[in-house]
Amino acid sequence: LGSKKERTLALVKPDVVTKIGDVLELIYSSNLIVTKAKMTKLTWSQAADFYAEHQSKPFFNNLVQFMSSGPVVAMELMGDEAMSTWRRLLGPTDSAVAQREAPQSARARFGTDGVKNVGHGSDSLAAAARELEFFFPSTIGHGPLNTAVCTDCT
Ligand code: DGI
Repeated sequence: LGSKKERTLALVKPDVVTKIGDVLELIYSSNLIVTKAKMTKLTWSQAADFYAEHQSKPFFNNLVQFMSSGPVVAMELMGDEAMSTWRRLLGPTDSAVAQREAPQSARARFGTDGVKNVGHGSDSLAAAARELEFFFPSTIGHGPLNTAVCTDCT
């Protein structure tokens, strides 16, 4: 029981921070719970660090510029298969594709294009641990690092 429980990082991007309630309703309609949340504004270099894996991509500058253009809301979500559940709620990366293929998804309903696309979700256990640490750092020198596999989730 509970062996598939995970934590994941859900990031609500600047395009829909004013519609945070709609995103929360989607989360409430799933089996996930919000266990941490904060609103923050990333600097250009923080956004570049967060998306470092994409630094060689043609869309990197646009992505970082957008992600540092206004506040974001970072949440830790917890539940069975939290990572894939949240990514399914978001839908395909490109909002236009989402409208065709997953019309109920957040990106279909609230997204604009392939960059202004509502949210981010960790795509692996390692990414979830790293990204949770990015927004919700563990106390330095004490306590465990953030982990995505729940051994202690209740
Ligand atoms: O995990 P996702 O956000 O669905 O997608 P990802 O991790 O592959 O890409 C991260 C972000 O980078 C994505 O939310 C928007 C941007 N991006 C990814 N692929 C493209 C893109 N932006 C543009 N313009 N074109 C792309 O092909």
